Amino acid sequence: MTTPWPPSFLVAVRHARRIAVITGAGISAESGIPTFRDAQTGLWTRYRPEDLATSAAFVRDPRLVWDWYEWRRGMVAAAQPNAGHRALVDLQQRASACTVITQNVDGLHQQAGTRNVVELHGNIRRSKCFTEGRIVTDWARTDERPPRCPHCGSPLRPDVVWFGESLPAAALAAADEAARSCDVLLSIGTSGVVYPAAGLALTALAAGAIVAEVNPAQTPLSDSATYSFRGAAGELLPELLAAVWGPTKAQMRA
Ligand code: BJW
Repeated sequence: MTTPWPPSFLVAVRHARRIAVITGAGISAESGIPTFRDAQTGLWTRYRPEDLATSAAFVRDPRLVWDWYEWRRGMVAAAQPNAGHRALVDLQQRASACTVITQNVDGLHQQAGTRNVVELHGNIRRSKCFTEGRIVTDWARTDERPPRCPHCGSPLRPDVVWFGESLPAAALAAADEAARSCDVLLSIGTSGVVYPAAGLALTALAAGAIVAEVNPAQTPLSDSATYSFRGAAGELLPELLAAVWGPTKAQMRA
């Protein structure tokens, strides 16, 4: 069934000078990547973040943490972008300016073709030195887990942002600027409970932007958002684009 998009929203998207999009794990769910907090399937319903996603956990048991991220890297490597990711590529091509900010570490927006993605929580495909933070691509392929930094011998860790760690300053500044200056912000597939990322939609609202959420479930943003659309990103986003600009060539061929 086609969503009855409010005409005022379609006009706002069509005429927006700047659009900001903030995505979370929900947009990659249809690519087979588990979210964090969904009942039953969410990673944090099966694993404790305190054991796996903090620097203290890594110091305590680096092998456990490295192996867990290796398992997730395998899922990411096998995944393909879905219709939701592809719709945001279309959005970036059709809108006058569109910044895509993501909390996801899977790189699927880039794989789909989105340009200049602002990665707030890093990227699981990269590794960095635990001590010095430098990105490392060439390490000795031994059985040691985690592998060691070729420069200083410290253990390597995934280049992701764990709880209690600062977000990359340049990414956070770019995201903040996009939220402050946009006419429309789309919050897609995020539970909106992890800060500072969750504050971006509130920043945009305070600056006078129209904020629309796309999510099958209620979130803390739902009541303050200008619009809340209930459904899967892979279904709603292509419909939205078609409602604003008409069907894409791919939709006409289907
Ligand atoms: C669909 C769908 C479909 C399903 N279509 N939708 C202010 C207030 C309170 C706490 C804090 C605060 N400021 C800072 C904090 C502490 C903390 C925090 O926010 N804690 C809260 C959880 C309580 N924040 C931090 O620690 C951050 N750092 C920081 O603030 O540093 C400042 C500082 C540092 C040092 C000293 C002093 C200050 C860092 C946060 C890092 C988060 N890291 C993780 C792991 C990344 C690495 C990894 O992948 O392992 O990031 S946690 C996890 O949550 C991951 C995600 O990016 C993030 C957000 O999750 P997301 O994307 O929203 O996923 P879900 O699962 O929660 O939601 C999925 C949604 O999709 C659901 O709503 C579904 O309904 C929906 N969905 N299918 C569309 N098909």
